[in-house]
Amino acid sequence: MAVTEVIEYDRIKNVRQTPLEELYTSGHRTCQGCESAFTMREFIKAAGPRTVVTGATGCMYVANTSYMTSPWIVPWMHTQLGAGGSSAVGMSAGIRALQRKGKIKQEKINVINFCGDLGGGDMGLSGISGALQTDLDLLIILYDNESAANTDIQATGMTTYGAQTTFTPPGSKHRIMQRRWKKNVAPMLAVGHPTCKYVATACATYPPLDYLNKVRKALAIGGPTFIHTFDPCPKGWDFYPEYGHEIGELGIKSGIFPLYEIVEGKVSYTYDPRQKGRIKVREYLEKQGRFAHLIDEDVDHIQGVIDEMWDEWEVPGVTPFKGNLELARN
Ligand SMILES: Cc1ncc(C[n+]2csc(CCOP(=O)(O)OP(=O)(O)O)c2C)c(N)n1
Ligand code: SF4
Ligand SMILES: [Mg+2]
Repeated sequence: MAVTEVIEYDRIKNVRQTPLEELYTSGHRTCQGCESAFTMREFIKAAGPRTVVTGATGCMYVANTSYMTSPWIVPWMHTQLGAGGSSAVGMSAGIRALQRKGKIKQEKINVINFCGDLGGGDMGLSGISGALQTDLDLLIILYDNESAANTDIQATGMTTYGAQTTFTPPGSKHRIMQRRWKKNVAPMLAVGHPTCKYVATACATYPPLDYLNKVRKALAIGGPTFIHTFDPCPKGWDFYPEYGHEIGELGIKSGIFPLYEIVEGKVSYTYDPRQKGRIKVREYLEKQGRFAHLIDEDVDHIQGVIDEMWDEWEVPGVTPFKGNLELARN
């Protein structure tokens, strides 16, 4: 459906061009140094006031709306843990219907859903898949703090291999209880959903402005779009709150969380650690208490998997297949 007014988003070229207006303000109850709260603050800064937000259950719902308060200045709705995608579909379709009937002005209204790694990457994956198969204008932001943080740090499908969580405590019998490698959600959604116009991964703080501009790009492209963010969590990852930005930066520089955009089947790296010099993952792991039980052999294993991803995958971070697939001969 044609919209009469389209918001033109300018690329933010330097920090001085960052909008000063705060649409996610003080008054929330997230932990000190919570990077997911920063992810919220930044996406709404980039999107601006003509935006409605839906948020699935998780820290970013519970800690943001305790005791009938809210830091959101824009209209905001809570939805069930696995319903991020479907809530965005309902909201976007509703706005479209109201505009078609002339009940509200025809203008670009951003619909943004945020959901956590458990809510979006595990429980709500089917709803997101459905949302990405529509022609609706919506953006889904999966904020990934690598645990079910709100219910006291349980492992999810997106928790890093080896991490201690309340579901995966290291013990004398098994040092490593979290033996799954992180589920690679963004490429799965990009490859399987040709209707999805834009897929990106991001870290709210590193490289500076990268995330703000990815949000703007997704909203400008319109249609169903998806961004997966990397959010250090002081409580769950066990580090002092002041180190959140640094840990995010080390994660990106070590290549454990690749940063890229996928538009019309083309992958572009927005931070390529191969060109900039990939640091050892040990520098990232050793700053977090959740990896304190790892021994050298474990760190070497994690390093080996990351090396393979960057050196041997067909498209590093996206497709692990080497060369063309061949039919298996039975
Ligand atoms: C259907 C359902 N099952 C379980 C819960 C309990 N619950 C609330 S928040 C949460 C964790 C969500 O984890 P994630 O999506 O990663 O968000 P985070 O808390 O880490 O921000 C759980 C299990 C729930 N609200 N609904
Ligand atoms: S537990 Fe982690 S994600 Fe949740 S509010 Fe605290 S720092 Fe943020
Ligand atoms: Mg989580």
